[in-house]
Amino acid sequence: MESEMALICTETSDGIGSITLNNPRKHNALSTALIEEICAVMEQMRQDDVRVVILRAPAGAKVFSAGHDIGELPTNGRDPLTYNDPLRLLVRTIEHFPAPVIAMVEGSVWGGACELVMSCDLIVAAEDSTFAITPAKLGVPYNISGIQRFLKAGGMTLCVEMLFTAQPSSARRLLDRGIVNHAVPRDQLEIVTKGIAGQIVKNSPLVVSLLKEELRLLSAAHNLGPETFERVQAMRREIYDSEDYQEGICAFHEKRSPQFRGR
Ligand code: LCV
Repeated sequence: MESEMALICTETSDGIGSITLNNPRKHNALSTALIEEICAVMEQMRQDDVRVVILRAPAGAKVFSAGHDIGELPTNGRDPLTYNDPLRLLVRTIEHFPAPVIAMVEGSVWGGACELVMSCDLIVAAEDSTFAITPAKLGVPYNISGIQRFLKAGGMTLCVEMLFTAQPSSARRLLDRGIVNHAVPRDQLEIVTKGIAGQIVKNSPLVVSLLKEELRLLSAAHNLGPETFERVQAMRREIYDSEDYQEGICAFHEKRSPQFRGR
């Protein structure tokens, strides 16, 4: 069964649901509207007992997703990435979805879209796809759970380099660090992804669902205590109240390099 919404296309067959980001005009930026469409479709797929979801961009995409919709980031001293930020809702929807979600990545993945992809249970990437985590380039205080997820997945050395430089890293490099499950030639991407989905669909959905939740709970077993959390929140607040935060967003809109002054 196929259907087309304004910003995504979906298809379900043989227990495998597919969600294709489809807003090329904005390089699939993660706007509230696009995220609401994904969440609504995932709710429907949950009710339909879909056994695996594939999240993807259209075949041949140069940009998988440009990340947060920068036009929707607040400019008034509010935390830009709160608990109820649409991307956080989507990440939690994926984490709590009772079946595996596979990110099938083709093209470049930017900022918050890296967190979206890394929140999926498996990542199958085209070997020429790239990932850039960009808060330092934009002057944005990244959210705590996003940083924590990335640190757990990639380890300190890769995390430091990618965060400090904000430059793209290749899927092959991320494969070496275990962030990506597979990095394959573009013409193999769909075959490999559907092959994995087909194997999962044959297994007990109850056990797969239990394993997903068990892994989520176990990997969260050593999370931050409240004092540390509050301290990091206070540090983040200094960033979103800063002149540099305003400058980063302004520079993006004006299509120029930001002039950060450290205040
Ligand atoms: C809104 C956009 C966007 C966009 N939002 O095409 O993790 S954090 O902290 O960084 C978090 C806050 C976050 O996720 O921030 C976003 C991080 N993303 C990026 O830094 C990537 C921003 N985009 C780009 O650098 C370029 O657009 C790429 C390299 C993806 C593609 O470049 P290209 O020259 O092919 P344009 O830049 O011309 O983009 C086409 C249209 O999409 C809009 C962009 O403003 C332009 O709109 P107009 O045609 O109206 O000018 N666009 C791109 N990214 N994240 N809008």
